[in-house]
Formats: sequence, structure tokens, C-alpha cells
Amino acid sequence: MSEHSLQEKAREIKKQLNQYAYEYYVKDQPSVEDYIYDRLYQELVDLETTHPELVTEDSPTQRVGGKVLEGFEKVTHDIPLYSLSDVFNKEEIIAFDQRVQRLLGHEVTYTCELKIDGLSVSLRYEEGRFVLGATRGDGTVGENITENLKTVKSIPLTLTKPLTVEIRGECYMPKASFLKLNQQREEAGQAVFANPRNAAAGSLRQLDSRVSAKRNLSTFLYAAADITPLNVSTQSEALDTFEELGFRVNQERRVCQSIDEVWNYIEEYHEKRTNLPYEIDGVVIKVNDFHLQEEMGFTVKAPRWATAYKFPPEEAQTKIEDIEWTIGRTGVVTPTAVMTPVRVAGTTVSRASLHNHDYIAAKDIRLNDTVVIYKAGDIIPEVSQVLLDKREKNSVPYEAPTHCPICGSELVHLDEEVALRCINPKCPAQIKEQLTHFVSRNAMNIEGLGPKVLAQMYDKSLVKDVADLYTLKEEDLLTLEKIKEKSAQNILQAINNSKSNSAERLLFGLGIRHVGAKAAKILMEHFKTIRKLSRASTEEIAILYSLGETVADSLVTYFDNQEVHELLDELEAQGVNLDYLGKTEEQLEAVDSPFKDKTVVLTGKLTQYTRPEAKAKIENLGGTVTGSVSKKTDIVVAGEEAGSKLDKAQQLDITIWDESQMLQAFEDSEV
Ligand code: 1X8
Repeated sequence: MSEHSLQEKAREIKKQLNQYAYEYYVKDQPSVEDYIYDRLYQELVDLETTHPELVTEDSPTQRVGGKVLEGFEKVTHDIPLYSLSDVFNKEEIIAFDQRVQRLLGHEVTYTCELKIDGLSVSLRYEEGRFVLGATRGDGTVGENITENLKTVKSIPLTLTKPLTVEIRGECYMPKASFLKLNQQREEAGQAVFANPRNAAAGSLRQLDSRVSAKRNLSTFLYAAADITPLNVSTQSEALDTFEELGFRVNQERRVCQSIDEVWNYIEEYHEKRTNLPYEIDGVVIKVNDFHLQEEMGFTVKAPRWATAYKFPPEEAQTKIEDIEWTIGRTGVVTPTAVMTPVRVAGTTVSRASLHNHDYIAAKDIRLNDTVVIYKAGDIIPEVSQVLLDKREKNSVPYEAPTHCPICGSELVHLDEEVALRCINPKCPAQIKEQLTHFVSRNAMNIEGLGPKVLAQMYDKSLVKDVADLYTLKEEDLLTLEKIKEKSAQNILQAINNSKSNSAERLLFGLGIRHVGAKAAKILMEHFKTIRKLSRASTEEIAILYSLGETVADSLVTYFDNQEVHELLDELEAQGVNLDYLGKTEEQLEAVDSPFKDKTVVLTGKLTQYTRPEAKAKIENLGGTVTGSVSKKTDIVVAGEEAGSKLDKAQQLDITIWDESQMLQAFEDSEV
């Protein structure tokens, strides 16, 4: 191909990828499946690798990070980022309105926007190109975090118009990403983040932008340092214009004609708060008209034309009754506080993870202590502090266990980890967790084997490792509680079927540290057989697209073990397939999900997704979402306070799921 047509091709691909990314990250409306994006992205990577001159600043490949900095440079904000006055109740909101009216001499229109609990950032564009991204710092001097912000997919690298502007807003971590990140960190024995805000701050403070790139941050923009170049006269027009330029702008904004409407907005979002996919800590109220804003000006601290209503924190007090230690699949021992049940933010809470012993020690949490709890990411209960004045006189510091509560072997700290681990590979608790993982949907997908059944099998010595599942006979299964002939046959059939799975399922099912379902797929596409992968070097593995040295090291360590090879021999002898059965494109397109070809009705209040989000997700997984229940409906998802649709579903004997079953199905469908 000629240099010119190569350039043309690269340009076309970049344009298409940027369009997909815009729909996905800015508009929240993906137009294609992930794998279509991934394939095109890989095409661009290949093209840029062979022709480095085709790499441009706005190429999506420039978003993965790369530069490692020594430290962050200081950035002086020519126009400072202001802070807001706070108000905490209706009286103060009314007083704010009265002050505004007194200063201006008439009633005004306000905009209400959600106050995002993230980090304020300032983004400078020159002739439409992103040139500098900075933290707020103290408002006057911040830090240059351009490299990290370039990895945030909702921040446009080029604007739709060649403007020189500085746009400001909030960079945050969505609740779901926060929960996932903490789960991974917990599993890897690392310290967890207390809330999405800290997680976002930690991610933006990385000197290695490749780390930030993996953190799935997002943004909402809401202000310009200098609005003049944008030719707008109100805040609501400004927000629309930011959107037109390619920025992500929060959709929950509202123009209010009176302070009563403002109060309604506040009350409405106080209710909706826990259902939003990101954390908010209040509502920002601004005089809409920029001329009026100018007329009012600033006090020494903050604009007179705006204020922030802060929601009361959702906290509760309760008592630590016990601390339980449980063993995960990789041997990490995790403490859980068992507490007197108490209501916080809409649900009853009686358990909270204490993460690791360092966490308990840092907060000095003791048995029988009275503690304050809250919900991190509005979802996960966390202990925030101990109320020392309520501590019992004879209380003693809590001591971490020294031995595994299940197998009794000594617990250790590996490397620099904060986590305690049981490193006995034969620890029954670990093996039970491993078995559960092995049969799970994205692994070998063996139905009918829940954790209880597997635990029984283990306790009765029917199964001591995953290979033993393939030696089970009907009479073995019949010795288990609640297993009758029919279900025994179904289980055996499911086990037998799993033998012919493509090997990425087995690879994921082996539960190797850092090897998730996606990495397993990439590995098997490349190496084709598990045997070949087991002989590969760290270098051979690490060069694969998007896999790094952590994954490579983990695999090499795993396969450098005679017992692992014996396990593979045993599996193979039982007829389990160890080869990649290369899926065709059609199969790739036909996602395997519990929603595939199903007609679904959503009813009642969902707490983790909005209706449109849930609908989009189900449709992406091959389902159809309709508005009314009929004989053709396959599944009714009933949220809180579901009404007549739920009644009808019951009458028609249609499968009814609650929200958590839907969430589980989403999770199970993730590859
Ligand atoms: C802080 C925030 C503002 C807005 C949203 N979230 C925030 N955290 C907004 O105006 N939409 S304004 C602001 C500030 O001025 N300090």
C-alpha cells in the first residue's frame, strides 16, 4: 500500500475508534460490542507498529499510558479554581436565595447540578488540542497530571472545534469500578481504598500513567476558566456547549425557576442518590445568567452566585459482636466484622469486611467496641471509626490469628503484602473455594454444583482436587444430601459436557493468580494448547497485547510445579480437552449469556442500574426488553416495590428474578 493510502487507512480507523469511544465513554450509549472495538484497535496497533510515523497525538493507542514521571510539575492556574460556600438545610437554602435577590433586586433562575465526589481538574486546550491537565491543588497552584488524564477515555484529546479554552470539572471513579478495584486489591493482598474519591485520587497521583490507564476513571465537566470564547450567556447553555465540544456533562442538571423548585431537586436527588452509578455528596446551585453572576461577584472565599448543598452523611452506630476470618481461593485470610444489625442508607447491615489485620490495627477495632459505619460507594458497609468513649474498660487490642482457622497451618505475609495467607495448598477451605471457581459460569460452566454440594463432596472425600470431579459416579452423588437420581444424572452430564470446553475455560478455572477470563482467552488464542503455554517464558507471555509481566510471572511460577503437571495429566487422562477450540466469528458474536434470545420485563425500582442502563446491558447480552408482561415473557426482573407486572408474572408462572439475580447474571456474562 502507498504511504498515502496507509495514512488514509490509519485516519479512517482512528476516526471510527474515536467515534465508538465517544459513544461509549461520553454518551454512555455503546453502538458496538466490545470485541468489534478490540479488533479494530488491534488493527491500528499493528499498523502503527509497522509504520510508527502514522502515530498521532489523538490516536486511541496514546491512551494506554507509558511515560513514567519522576514527580509532578507545579501548574499555576491563571484563573484560580474557586471553592463554594456550603449549606446544610432548607433554611440555609432559602437564606441563600434571599441574599441573591437582595443583591440583584429581583428573582432569578438557577441551575442545579449534582456535586460529584471526585477530584477537581482543569483541562487546557490549544486550538482544540488537549495540552495540559492539572489538579485543583489549593485552587491557585495544582499539579501537572496531563499524562494520567490522557488515559481517561471520556476526556477528548481533540475538540470538535479548534478552540483555545480551559474547561473544568470533576474526575471520579464510578462505584462499580471502585468495587471491582477493591475486590482485586483484596484478592491480591493489597490495601483497599476507603471510597471512590480516594481511589480516584490515588489513580491520578500515579507517576506511571499505565497504572492510571487501568483504573477506569470518568469525568463530568461543568465550568470554563474564561467563558468568553464560548459565546454563551448562561450556565445551562455553557453545559450544552461543553457537550457539543465533546466533553462528558452530567445529564441530571436542571434549570429551576424558583427556590422551591431547587428544594424539590435537592429532595429528589437525595432519594436517587444511592441509585446513581457514581457518588455525589450534594447539589451545586448556581445563578444561571452569567451577566448576573458577574454583577454579584465573589467574596474573599467563594462566588456569591453559587452554593453547595451538602447531603447529610449516611452513617449509623453499632457494636462489633465478633470478627470472623474466612479463607479465599488464593489462601488470603480476610476478617469480617459481625455486628448488631442496623439500618444504613436503605438496607440492614450486620457484616462488614475489615480487609486485613493492618486495617483493624490502624483503627484499633476491638471486640465489643461501638463503631460508626457507612457505605463505601454507597453500597459496601465499612467501619469508619471506633467510639472510644463507649469502649468497655476491660477491652484489649484485637490480635490477628496466627494459624488458619480451617487447617491450622501457620499464616504468613508474602512479600510486602498486608494480607495474611494460608499457604497450605491442601487447606480444605481453599480447595472448596477453588472447586467453586472451577465450576463457575465463566470457567468450566458446570451447572448443578453449588458451593454446598462441593463442600459435601470434599468432606466425604469424594473429591480432593478438580480432576476428581471427572471420576465421580452416580452412586457417589447419591450419598450427598438432597441429591436424587435425576439431579445426579444431570450433574454427571454437565461434568461430562465440560470436558469438551475450549481450553480458555479450563485455564481460567485453574484459578491462577492474575489470570482472569479475558487474559485466559488472549493466552489461549495465542498459545493454542495449555501444554505449550506451560512451557512458555515470561518474555513470550508478557509481549502479548495487554498482558503484562505480573500475569506472565504468575503463570511461569504456577507451571513451574510438578504437581500442576500431574494435575494436567490427570485431567487429560479423564478426557478433558486442553486445546483452544478457536471460536468462529459467528460464535463470538453470539454471546453466551442467560439473556440470549430471552424476552425480559423490568419492573419496580432498581438500585444499581437505571432502567435504560439495565435495558442496554440486557440487549447487549442478546436479550430483548419489553414493557409489558405476556405469555411471551421469559424473565421478569422485579426491583423494589414492584406492582402489577409482578402480580401478572406470578399468575402466568413466569420466571421472576430479583435485582441481585440480574446483577449476578450480568457478572456471569462478563468475559
Ligand atoms: C465543585 C463541584 C462542582 C460541580 C459538581 N461537582 C463538584 N464537585 C458542578 O458545578 N456541577 S462546582 C465545584 C466547585 O466550584 N468547587
